[in-house]
Order: sequence, then structure tokens, then C-alpha cells
Amino acid sequence: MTGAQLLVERLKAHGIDTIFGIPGIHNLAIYDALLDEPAVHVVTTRDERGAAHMADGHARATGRPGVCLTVPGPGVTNALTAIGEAYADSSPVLMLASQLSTGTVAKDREDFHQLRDTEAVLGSVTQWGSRPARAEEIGRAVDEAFCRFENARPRPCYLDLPLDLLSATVDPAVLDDRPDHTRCAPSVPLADVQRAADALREASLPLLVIGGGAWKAAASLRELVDLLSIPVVMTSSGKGVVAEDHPLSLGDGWMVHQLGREALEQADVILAIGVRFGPLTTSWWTRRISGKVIHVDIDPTEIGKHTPAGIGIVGDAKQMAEALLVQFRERGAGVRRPWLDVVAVRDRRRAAIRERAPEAVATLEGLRRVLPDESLVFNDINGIACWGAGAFVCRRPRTFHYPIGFGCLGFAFPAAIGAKLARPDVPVVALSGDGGFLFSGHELATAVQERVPVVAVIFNDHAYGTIKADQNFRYPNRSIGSDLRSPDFVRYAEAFGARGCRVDSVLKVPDAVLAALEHDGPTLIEAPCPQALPPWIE
Ligand SMILES: Cc1ncc(C[n+]2csc(CCOP(=O)(O)OP(=O)(O)O)c2C)c(N)n1
Ligand SMILES: [Mg+2]
Repeated sequence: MTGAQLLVERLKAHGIDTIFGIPGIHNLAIYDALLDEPAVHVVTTRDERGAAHMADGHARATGRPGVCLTVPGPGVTNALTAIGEAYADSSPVLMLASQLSTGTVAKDREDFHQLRDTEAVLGSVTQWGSRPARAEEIGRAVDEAFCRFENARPRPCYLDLPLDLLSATVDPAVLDDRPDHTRCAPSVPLADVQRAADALREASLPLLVIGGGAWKAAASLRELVDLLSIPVVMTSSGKGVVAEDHPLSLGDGWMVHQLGREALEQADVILAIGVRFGPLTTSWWTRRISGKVIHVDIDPTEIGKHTPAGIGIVGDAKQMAEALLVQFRERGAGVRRPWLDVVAVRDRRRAAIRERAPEAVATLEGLRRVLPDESLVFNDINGIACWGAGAFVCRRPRTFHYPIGFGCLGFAFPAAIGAKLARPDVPVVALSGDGGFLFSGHELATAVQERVPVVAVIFNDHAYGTIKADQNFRYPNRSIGSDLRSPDFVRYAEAFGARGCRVDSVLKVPDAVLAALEHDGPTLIEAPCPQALPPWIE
């Protein structure tokens, strides 16, 4: 077999059924191997950034790693932005970057597609990567990446695969060479669990803060919330780990206008699981957190990074939540009635958002009414999505995605395509502005080619509106660079062979989405929208 066939075999062994990418002379051996592999669906995108966002969306929808495939040089740099988003949001994407042949890659001779230092370029947006020196090593390199996805913070990995190794012959016996890669995540020491449980028992004003790293622990955390009667606030990525309309849920506490921060400042003991205390959760680190923080994270570098941890525990969120449950079931919870009128805080918060951005709240509330709980919503950065997020009540983890870490425009639509390919059984909707959509709108071609019934909503204010509003706020009457002359989006969609429609008010978006869910291909819905000050300005 060839190195490329070994690669495909190993990916398949790890459960990979879809690869997003673009062919070129350096990776044709991989495409050829994929031709003989009906179990792996090959999706050809319109640029490598789209491929990487789709792999990210696929990963978010399944909880398993997504894979993208590029040529060296421009393929790698095109994908970089999307890999950067996956890195910032801890989404497991495996990037297969093909490479010049082993003999030439080290020679800086400006060869075709040569990127001077692929390792350095990809190193800034991945947790790990490898360039195998022999074709036989390809299988082990794949195993190593999957081991890291499983046992470490699930950030992207890359394999830089030289052209000659992909077509080199390897002995099929290497397929049996499956070293024990079942290294485990560091297990949580019992003494730490007991210390955390004691601190929670002694707390008068305990608070649970849940981040994106805790989604696999959802079942145990829900039980813990009920057992301890502990109020819970979630970050944007943790949204829905506990149902946001649970009587103890303060909802997602991100962005300055959201009142969850009061709880963060008042609590005397904070159990933070899979949270990085990032800028949106902490209003750019201005919250005065004085309670004792029990910080649990798989990534040791996160503990105490921004907020000093009274008790720092490196470990898996699910394991920790289960271990805490054992403690409280055995020795009693000790924590009594909730100290906070959670529902009143939640209502005040909703009223505050509604006052600032009534259309955004009405739109997202309407979408929640028409979309079943298991639907997947992918957001770009835009006024309606930023403001409306707090009004979209999630009852399941990982159903509302936002490019929270890197903040890149152009994420929502391709990520939604990748997600819908993974989950044809659930509605998948992308919410973009007129500016952000065109960063990757050409992937409509991919959606049409693959017949993906994804719904793209475009909120059109003919501007990079949130930035324009920010600009007007900081530099009154000195607007520059933020107005847009948008295309006719309906005709744009139709030019790709997709269905396009326009509604005359954002309030009609939910009904238009509901109708689009019946369509068997992609639908683009354009809606006019007002400009509002972005939520990062109080
Ligand atoms: C790749 C990238 N470039 C620039 C920005 C800065 N930025 C943030 S929001 C925004 C405006 C987005 O405009 P649009 O998608 O139309 O949404 P609107 O704000 O108008 O609702 C811009 C330019 C960004 N987040 N990402
Ligand atoms: Mg706009």
C-alpha cells in the first residue's frame, strides 16, 4: 500500500467519514486513495478556509474530530484563519497539509507552493503537529493526533505530509502497528475532589460557572445543580450545558450587558469547570471576583491564568463532575436553598437587552420558537446575533455556536454546512451580517453541489454595522470605512443555484426559516436590520 492509503486507513479506523478539502499536485495521492474508500465522503470546497471551517462545524456537530485537506503554501495559509478559530474555541480539527518532497522541503529555494516555515505558521494555531520522516510513520502520527484530541484540550493538530511519502510503498503490516495510545487524561486526585466538595459545603453563596470545556459533563452537572441548589452561569461556549430555563440557570453570562456578572462578583465560592475566564465572560477582566475559585480544567495553563484559583484542579470535566456527585451523594450536600433569586435576575437581564436591542431579542426569541432544541445555530459576529444570543434559550449543550475566541467573520456559514453534513437529521441555521457573509458566501457553491439543506440568514444593514456604530460612538460624526454596498443577495443565491428570498422585517425571519426547513437544498434569507450599538459598549 502507499503512504496515502495508510493515511486513509488510519483516519477511517478513527471513525472519520468526511474530509473537506481542495486537490492540488501535492496531495493527489491522498485523493486517489480516497477514491477507493467509499466510507469516506470527500467534500470539495471553494477555498481552504471554507474546508477548515466546515471541518470545525462538523466537529462541533458530532463531538468528534473534523478533517480538512490542503495543498502546501497557499492552501495552508488560506486555512489558517479557520484553524485559528478552531484553536481559540478548542474545536478538534485535524489539518492534513501536504508538503513538498522530503528532499526539497528543507531547502529554501522558493519552490512552487513553498511556505518558508510551515511549522511556525501552523504552530501558532495548533496544539501539535508532525512531519513524518518515513511513510511508515504516518499511521502513528494520525494516532498521536487523535490521542491528543481525546485526552488533552481538543485544539487542532496538523500533519505536514511530504509528497514523496504519500506515494511511497509501505508494508501493509504497519496497519497492525497500533501502539497503545490510550494515554489517559490526568485523573483527578481524590484529595482535590474532597477539598472542592468541602469548600462547596462551607459556602454561603456558591456559584457554578460552566464553560465550553464541560459539555461532556452535562448530565452530571445538571444533577449537581439540583443536588446542591447552586445557581449556574454559563459562558457563550458553555451555553445549554444546563438548560438555560432551568430555575437555577442564570443563562449565558457573556458580554457586558449581561447580569450574570453580579453573581460572579457576589459569590463566595465559585466552581468553574472548563472555563477560561475570557474577555467576554469577565467584561475584559473588570469583574471583581473575590470568592474562592475552584478551577477545573484539562489545560494546566488555564488554571489561575486570569483569575487566581483557590483550588486548581487539572483534569477532565466529566470525571470531576462525577467525582463530586459521589462525594455529595455519600456525605450529603450541605448546601441549602439558593441564595439568589435566579429567575428575577434572568428576567431583569432579558428586559435590559430588550430595551437596548428589541429587534434582536424578538428575532432570536422567534427563532427559538420555530427551531427544536436539537437544532444547531451558527453565528457570525453581527449586531443581531451578539445582542440576540442572550434571548436564545438553549436546552442542550453545543447547539449555539459563536466564533467566540478568535472572532472571525465568515465562520458561520461554512461551519453550518459542515455541521449539516454531519447531522442531516437536525435543522442547521447560520446567522450572518451582510459584511460577514461575504467573507465566505461563495461556499454556497459547495452547499448546492452537496445538496446541503442549510439555512443562511443575512441581516442586512448595508454596513459593517456594529463597527460603524462603535466608530460613531467613539468618533462622533467621523464615519469612514464601514459602509457597504451589498449585492442583491437573493440573486446572488440564485446565481449559485440556491433558493433566495427576502423578508421586509427581521421579525419575519423566524417564519421564513421555518418555511426554508422544508426545502431540500440551501436557502438564503435576506432581512433588513437596524443598527444598534454593539453590546461591548455599555
Ligand atoms: C476577519 C475579521 N475581520 C474584521 C473583523 C472586525 N469586525 C467585527 S464585527 C464587524 C462588522 C460585521 O459586519 P456585518 O457582518 O455586516 O454585521 P453587522 O455588524 O453589520 O451586524 C467587523 C468588520 C472581524 N471580526 N473579523
Ligand atoms: Mg452589516
